[in-house]
Amino acid sequence: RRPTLAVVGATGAVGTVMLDILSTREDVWGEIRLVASPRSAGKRLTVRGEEVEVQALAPEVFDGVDVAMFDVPDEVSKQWAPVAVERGAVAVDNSGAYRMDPDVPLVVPEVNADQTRNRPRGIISNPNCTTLSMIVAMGALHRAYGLASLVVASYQAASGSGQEGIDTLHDQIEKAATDRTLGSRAGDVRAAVGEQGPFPAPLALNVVPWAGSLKEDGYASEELKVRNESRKILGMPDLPVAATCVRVPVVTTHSLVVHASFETEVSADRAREVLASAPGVVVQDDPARGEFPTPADVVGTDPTWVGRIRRSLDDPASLELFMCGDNLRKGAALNTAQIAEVVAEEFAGS
Ligand code: 11C
Repeated sequence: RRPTLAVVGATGAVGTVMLDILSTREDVWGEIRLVASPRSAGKRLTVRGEEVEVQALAPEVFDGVDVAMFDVPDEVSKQWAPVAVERGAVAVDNSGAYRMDPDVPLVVPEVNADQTRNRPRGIISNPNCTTLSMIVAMGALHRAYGLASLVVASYQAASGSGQEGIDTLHDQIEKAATDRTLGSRAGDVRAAVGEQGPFPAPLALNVVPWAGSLKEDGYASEELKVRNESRKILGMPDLPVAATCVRVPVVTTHSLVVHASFETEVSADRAREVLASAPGVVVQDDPARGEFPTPADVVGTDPTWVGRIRRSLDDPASLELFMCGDNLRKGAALNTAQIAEVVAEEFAGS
């Protein structure tokens, strides 16, 4: 039978992309129930070409639901994913609430789909969008060469901070647009753009070396997520990972610079072949023709795009790479949908 799906957080930035994804991927679902906060209840949204009324989050909305996706803040998932499980659903959670719980698998179908059934709490976690923007490519290279360590710098888009992040960036760009002297004196951009929204410094005409909240030893939560989640997904609890996360004035699509070291010598040509044949990865790497991925060209697409592939000049067992992934699609909604589809297969023939 076709399983029933609930989309919790259907009206948010990720939820909106989720409805588009559910409307365009092969349809494996029976009923699709849309759920959001009581504030959004009663709204009508289109999914699979049909209008569906949004229901307020309450225990009863999970009755008869087989798979419940959560695209909501950590505290909402923490409270409501167990309620969905109690009512009989498998919860696929896109928040950070359960990712590091040893009884909750953290799944990227191209890398560790086999973990999906290993879910003693009935919950499966979806990784953070920055981890997701590189891990499919890194998983493919790990299978080829054996990963030894990662050094990562992110260039993260405003939409990682949700609709508020997108609105803040557009407002700031508008305010900065008319003064062509801006950016020539310390503090002039800060004075011109006004509200900083969710960011700790102006984002228009700037880069901001911060994402998330302050953790021990000066690390940002996002940097620890990249480290801990990469280790868990790859099944390498001791993998050395150094991450620095930076926000850039891009609306959607995270980019990463990766220095990856391996157990064996590498070649840039073979790495290109490995990546080009990996599901979910596209190689765009011809700098002589100006060809490499950029967020402006990648946004709205599903794969991880990789370019600037070079063997390290000082280490024949290391690669330098640049990659981009749409943080709302593969970085959030798409990966959640892919996990849910793997679970949906369990209902085939039932
Ligand atoms: C950002 N990656 O770009 C974050 C947003 O752990 O799911 C997603 C936070 C998370 O700000």
